[in-house]
Amino acid sequence: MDDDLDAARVAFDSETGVGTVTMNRPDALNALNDQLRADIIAGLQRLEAENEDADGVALRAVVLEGAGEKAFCAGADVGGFSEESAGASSERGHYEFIRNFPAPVIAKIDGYCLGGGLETALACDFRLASESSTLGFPEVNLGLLPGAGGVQYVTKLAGPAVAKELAMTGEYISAQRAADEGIINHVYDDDEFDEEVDAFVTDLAGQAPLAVQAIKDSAHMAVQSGLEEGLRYDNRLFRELLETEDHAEGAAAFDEDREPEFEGK
Ligand code: CO8
Repeated sequence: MDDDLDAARVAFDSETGVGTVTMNRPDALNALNDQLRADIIAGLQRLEAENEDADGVALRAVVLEGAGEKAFCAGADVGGFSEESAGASSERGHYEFIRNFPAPVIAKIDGYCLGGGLETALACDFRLASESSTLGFPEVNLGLLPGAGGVQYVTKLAGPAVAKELAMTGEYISAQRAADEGIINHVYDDDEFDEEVDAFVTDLAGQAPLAVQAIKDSAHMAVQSGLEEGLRYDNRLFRELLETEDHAEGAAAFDEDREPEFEGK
């Protein structure tokens, strides 16, 4: 499946189970306008539809990337600045959709990742960046704070000092500094970036999909709940996974000293 939406492209590789949503406004450094926000959701919905006729789980992982050479996403579209669009850009919309999406979503960051673009990446399960990428929260320069939870989420990942430094100074940091602070998962050399991301994503897509989904749910719960509630939740998920064919397949593959073939059942 290869689809063009107005402001995004969608592709699905049925061999690997990997979907790709490409934010496609390169002339505006993939800045988030209403259309792009809607198309990120529409693209993910199209990919999720791949599961409908599948025997098991067809969609195993999604890469979210930016078109063009320069940016993952340069934040909210400041060209269309209005109180209304500023409000809409901070609404939960595509951010929560990504957070609640059943398959893991990987932000492939190659270039600028700013403001609402960084918040979009923070909504993803993984952030992989090329070495020359640049991250930051320029909102303070507009007299604003990151409106979609940027300070909250960076505080959880890197602590309040780093979150305040980024959001109060508006200064941009390198991908390496962001990785050192725990904001992104991995930094790769620019000329090996595509191959490294492919390897990471293909590996992830080969894992037991129901377990991966449950782990995403569990991590989401850990951010929002107390430990007792989180432990009870994990225990329920664990018992459910014990009943899956994937668990039986994983155990059989271990016994037989072979690679498991998970189907998401
Ligand atoms: N919105 C709209 N267009 C943009 C944006 C943006 N956020 N960023 C870049 N562009 C456009 C430029 O206007 C330019 O267009 P054109 O070629 O027609 O002049 C094109 O993309 C290329 O950009 P530059 O020529 O500026 O490229 P440079 O390499 O010189 O600079 C930068 C790259 C440093 C990333 C620079 O473009 C920049 O500073 N961009 C703005 C970053 C920014 O402030 N983003 C907003 C963050 S705030 C946020 O996300 C949430 C706030 C919500 C309130 C905003 C209201 C909607």
